Amino acid sequence: MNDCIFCRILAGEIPSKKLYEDEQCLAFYDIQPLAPQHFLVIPKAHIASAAELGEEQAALVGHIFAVIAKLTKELGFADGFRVVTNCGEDAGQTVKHLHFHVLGGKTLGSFN
Ligand code: DGP
Repeated sequence: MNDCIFCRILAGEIPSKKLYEDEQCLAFYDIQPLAPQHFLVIPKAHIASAAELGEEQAALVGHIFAVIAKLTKELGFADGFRVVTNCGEDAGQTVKHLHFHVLGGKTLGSFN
């Protein structure tokens, strides 16, 4: 998986501004922020997208959302944030390693 940018971040081959790491996931700031607060949370396991998820990843996804709740509280924007995962090229997914965008720090407009 060394052609996967996020696997290379996990391996320490590409630098990132890390927020949190444990045995299951890594959180780091997005290189192209779309909001005053914009970080990504990725599983350490290479999963291409949300379309690959099954019941066997239920605990992992729950854990990632618990990490998101913890980090938004610590960073002071738990009162308003958005979690987005783009799945597939039609949805604008550019990195084929499951990732959850966490956006906040401003009033977020509606989207479609
Ligand atoms: P998506 O379009 O949903 O696949 O979003 C991929 C995001 O990943 C995009 O917002 C930019 C971010 N990104 C891509 N390469 C890097 C990188 O090398 N470092 C960091 N921190 N973020 C990256």
